[in-house]
Amino acid sequence: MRTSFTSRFLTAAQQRQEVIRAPVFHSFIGALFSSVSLRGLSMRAPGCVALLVWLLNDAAARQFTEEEMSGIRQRIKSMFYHAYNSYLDNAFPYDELRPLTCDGQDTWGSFSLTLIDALDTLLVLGNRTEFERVASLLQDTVDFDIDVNASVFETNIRVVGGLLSAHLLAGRAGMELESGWPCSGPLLRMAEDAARKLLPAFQTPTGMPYGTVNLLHGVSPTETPVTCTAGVGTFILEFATLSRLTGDATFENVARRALRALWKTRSDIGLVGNHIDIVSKKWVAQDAGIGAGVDSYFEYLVKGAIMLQDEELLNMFLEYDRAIQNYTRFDDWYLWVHMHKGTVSMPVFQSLEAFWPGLQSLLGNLDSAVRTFQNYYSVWRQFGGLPEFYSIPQGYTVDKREGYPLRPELIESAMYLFRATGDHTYLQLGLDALESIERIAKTPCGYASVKDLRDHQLDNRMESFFLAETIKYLYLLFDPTHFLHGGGTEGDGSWEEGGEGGQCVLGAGGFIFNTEAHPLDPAALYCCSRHTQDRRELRDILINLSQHDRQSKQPTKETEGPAPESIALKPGEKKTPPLLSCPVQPFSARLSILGQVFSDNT
Ligand code: DMJ
Repeated sequence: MRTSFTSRFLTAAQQRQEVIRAPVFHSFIGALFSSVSLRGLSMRAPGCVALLVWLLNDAAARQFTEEEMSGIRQRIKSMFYHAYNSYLDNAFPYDELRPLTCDGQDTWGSFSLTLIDALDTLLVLGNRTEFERVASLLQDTVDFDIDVNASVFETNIRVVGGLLSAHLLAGRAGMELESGWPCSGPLLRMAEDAARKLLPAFQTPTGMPYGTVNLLHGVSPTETPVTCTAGVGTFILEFATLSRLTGDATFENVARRALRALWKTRSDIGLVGNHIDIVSKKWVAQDAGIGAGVDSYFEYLVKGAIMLQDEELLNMFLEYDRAIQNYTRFDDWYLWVHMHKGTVSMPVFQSLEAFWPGLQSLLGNLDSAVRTFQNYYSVWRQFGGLPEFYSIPQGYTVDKREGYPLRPELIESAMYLFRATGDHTYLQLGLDALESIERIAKTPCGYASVKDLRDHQLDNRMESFFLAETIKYLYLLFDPTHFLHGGGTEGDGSWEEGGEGGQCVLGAGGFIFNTEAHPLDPAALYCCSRHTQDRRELRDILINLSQHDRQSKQPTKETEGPAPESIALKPGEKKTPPLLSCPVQPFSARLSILGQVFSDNT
């Protein structure tokens, strides 16, 4: 049975005795929330919601000219270089810059994390020479054979993801490429190296990974089996990319096994909680929502479905989405509910949830995405940033969660929604974000996380996602013809040739951003797995031919043993289509593969 959260919420609010300083419309909504149930509100308040949406749209009606957008792009570049140069001057080779003390610290490992995370942003901003310099610097300096306990999740999304996208963009950067690229290359080998260090975490009875692994010694015997949902379900993009580029299926297999195991743990009403014991499969934190601890799990089901054209992943997401819409969504906000009962446990919006409108726009749910974005944008306008937690009924920040560590999510959604609608409201959010960050967070050597959006106190930290994501999405928002927006028909250089014999047409199917904004190219995955498959088929054809040749010279074939496994078809088994039946590659490309392989093998 659905229940109102009002009475529970009021008790919590009374206990907290917070001073409410929300602007008028938030107080208005807060008053409504405190006197009616959310179910009631969703039926009774369309007028005020429409008024709010109208007010926000009206405020954002400004149109940006191309000249203004170009000027804003320059400002974003200056922001990037202020942060990036400060990191290089004061913090490299540490993981992160400390922008208040102008020095560095290791945080998620000890692998110059900010430089790895920022590498592809250099190319996004058009700086090929620095991209090339840093790509080779990282090859010379970064070593994953280190006695460090690292987060499996963070290492995957930032390090493996960052190296994979840099590898895939190396052609556009004009770097010298080895002949097998994009199916081989030094940055790909680094990514594979880092990912192999994570594999021991997946050796569990369920296939769901531990949260932390020692890069040298594997999982500690004392490691906790409790990890967050996103820590189990955020691997398929990077691991499938690795598998399909290198031909080693191990990575994709472990990521899929973890996803399938997690899927089986959903509650009877179709929701997952926040933290799970990966050995016993028991849910330790049973709050279901779309934010912290869960967010990128849903993101990877959708993006994995798109990148891999995978219906299993899409169906998983669609089933979750039905439960999410049914139990957690109220007036286009998303709350936290108990995963078994569906009752509201936390009526808060978390800044990490702001990726959701972008994800919805990828699925084509534009109306709902636009409305949710407007809700979140209203919070941004209230504070000049998104607080980590925002109490929806109170219309204000939540105690000890008032910070804004320069996260990207709302800007990310703005980028997708601008791409989908062309509405300049989203550019206005981008400009607001640029100006807020410049005004609140800039220090003489970088940009600092905002500790408290109420008084603009700062923290001595600049997370690597500021350069990897926040600035990248901001720039891409103001550069609608950038090649990363893909499509294959618009903009200059939206696709390129690559691979042995130039048979890969890259970038033509658009790019999929991993959860750290590292773009991955589905065309490269397709091309390299075709390449592996073609090689296998050709090997089989050659074996078959030579076998046939020998057989025809020796008529006593009854005396021979059975045909080798690779040639013999088992009962009911179908032979994969021969190489020359491939409908996708142009005929000339197919011939060039044949030529390549025959000459290699003779
Ligand atoms: C990033 O590391 C990723 O976007 C992750 O999915 C969530 N947290 C940060 C950015 O806020």
